[in-house]
Amino acid sequence: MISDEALEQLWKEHLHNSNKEERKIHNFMRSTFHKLRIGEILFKFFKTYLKAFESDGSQVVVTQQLTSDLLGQLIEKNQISAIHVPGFCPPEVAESLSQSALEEYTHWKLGGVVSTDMFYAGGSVPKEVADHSWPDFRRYFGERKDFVGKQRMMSKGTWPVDRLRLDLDDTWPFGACLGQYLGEKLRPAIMRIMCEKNDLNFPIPKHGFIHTDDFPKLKSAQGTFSANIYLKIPEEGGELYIWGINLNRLKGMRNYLSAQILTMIMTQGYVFDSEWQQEIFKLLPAPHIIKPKRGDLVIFHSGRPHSVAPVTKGVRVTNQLFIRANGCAPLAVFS
Ligand SMILES: O=C(O)CCC(=O)C(=O)O
Ligand SMILES: [Fe+2]
Repeated sequence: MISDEALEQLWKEHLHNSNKEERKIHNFMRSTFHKLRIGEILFKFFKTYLKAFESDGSQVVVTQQLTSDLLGQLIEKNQISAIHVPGFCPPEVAESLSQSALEEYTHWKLGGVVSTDMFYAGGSVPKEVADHSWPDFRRYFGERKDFVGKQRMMSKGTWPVDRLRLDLDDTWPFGACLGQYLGEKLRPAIMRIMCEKNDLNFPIPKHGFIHTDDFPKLKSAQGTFSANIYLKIPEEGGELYIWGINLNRLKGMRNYLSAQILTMIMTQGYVFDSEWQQEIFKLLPAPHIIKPKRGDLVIFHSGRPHSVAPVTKGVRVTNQLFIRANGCAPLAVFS
């Protein structure tokens, strides 16, 4: 258990770290671009010139187990859109974990402010939320161990997140480990819930909110991948959409400009806006639509545009984790 003094010290280091000069400049540029609506103005100005993206031909591969070859195609070569492993988690474990998720859950606001259609359960505060407020930061590091302990207990020692971490360690040439921040271990996964109710006061597009969690220009063995283990499947909705595009492979001025503007729109507050979602949708090729079953695992590059269709009946529960790839370093797992 981390002491209160150690937690306060960590928060001070975090504030110091976030205030470093290069980060300040980056944040200042981002917020100024957003305030002046630069992305929106460029988008409208170049609207007729923008070019819809073609698929890069990458497919969703369904497999019984993770292999070095498949991870190489996903992480190193960016040749596949997603790896889908059916039945990764036994049904009784999925059932027990999803029951525990429904005991307590909190509305997820991006950075603590922007409403989303998701909830996080059992006190598994997302790192990006924790980064913005002391109470959430304290909860993240203060409750990390208890959360993991409870997840393992509910899984009777076979938490699918642990199995995934071991499989990645066994199959990726440079291994896998738990991510760290300022010398402190991070939490390996979050528990997420989507249901019919949410705090949004506008309709959600039928494909959900298209977004990226990483820069959409994919590089070799670099970037943040997202892994989801599906613990409870809703009766209606909740399909995962992934667009097989790689903005790094495009050639020519028109493509370049379209890629820059799409990136700007997808990474600045336009994601939770129905009208912008239609504009983004029009620029993308046909998506892969994955309808996961209970216990399935799906891993994809979070820089590829993706979305989750709104849940219109029932509840959807997942264990979600990010996997950071950085060349020859071990994969780092965190949430
Ligand atoms: O819940 C899912 O299927 C994917 C959600 C998502 O946006 C992500 O994992 O990055
Ligand atoms: Fe995402």
